[in-house]
Amino acid sequence: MVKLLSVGVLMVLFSAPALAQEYEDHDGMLMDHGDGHLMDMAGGMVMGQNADTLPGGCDSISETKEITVHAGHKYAEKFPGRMFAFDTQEFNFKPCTKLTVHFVNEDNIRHQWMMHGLPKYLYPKGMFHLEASGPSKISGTLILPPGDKTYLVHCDIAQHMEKGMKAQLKVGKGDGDLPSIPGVTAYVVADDYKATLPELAVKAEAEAAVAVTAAVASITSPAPAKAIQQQDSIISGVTVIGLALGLLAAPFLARKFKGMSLSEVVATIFDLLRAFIDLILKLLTRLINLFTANKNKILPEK
Ligand SMILES: [Cu+2]
Repeated sequence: MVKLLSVGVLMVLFSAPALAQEYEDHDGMLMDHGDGHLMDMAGGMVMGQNADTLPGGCDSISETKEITVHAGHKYAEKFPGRMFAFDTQEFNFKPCTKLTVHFVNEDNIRHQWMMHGLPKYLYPKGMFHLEASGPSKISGTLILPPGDKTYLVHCDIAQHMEKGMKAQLKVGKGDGDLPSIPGVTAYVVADDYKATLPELAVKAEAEAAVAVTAAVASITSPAPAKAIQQQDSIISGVTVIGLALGLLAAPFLARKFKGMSLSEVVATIFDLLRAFIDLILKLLTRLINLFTANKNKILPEK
């Protein structure tokens, strides 16, 4: 009997941690770093906390609202191809609402509820941001600005938004819909399961042709802001021209190389290449001089 009892006591003792609350509650552990920035040692963070300063254009707080948002892999299951999601994809509030968000992360990784586009004089970098590491809960409060506007809410951890953790918050009527909100708006980059491989190959070829045309066009484009891009384009343009010339010259070269030893052939090829590169460099220098000269003339003369 004593044995049975002690086994029972031991079982209760060992199972206690497992029965304990599954989610860590950060709200009681946060340290205020000032400027609406609160943090704790367990990976919980609030940025842009503002419970008492009215945004410009708000005469008073119109409503006080409280929401709980869950985040995790399991909320993405209903969205094919997505990995992470919030349990709510669209929020709507009256302008000047005082909003408290309780953010519950249900995954064993870090997630955020990050809102963008807020007035920067009130919210650092225009953001209100809740962050929770591992299964945990964190809460923060902000006062929404006046006016009809749609705000982006997402998780900023690399690839989490692209994989589905994206929502929109409309103040008033909002000002449109954001793309790629799971279940709300169409994906910007949608997978196409219909196309067959040959079709994709044709599509890729067409795209490559367009890219080459653009590259050639950018060689002659004098836009100075595109200087770096232009350099890349020149290289790819020259490569394409070189390949074309090489193909055209192949029969001629074959005749020229007849009866030569391998080393002679290699030496001749290098000679021809050097001459060709010299020519291209000279042309480029002339081209650049032409542009600089033109620009000097465009400048007002006094
Ligand atoms: Cu995330």
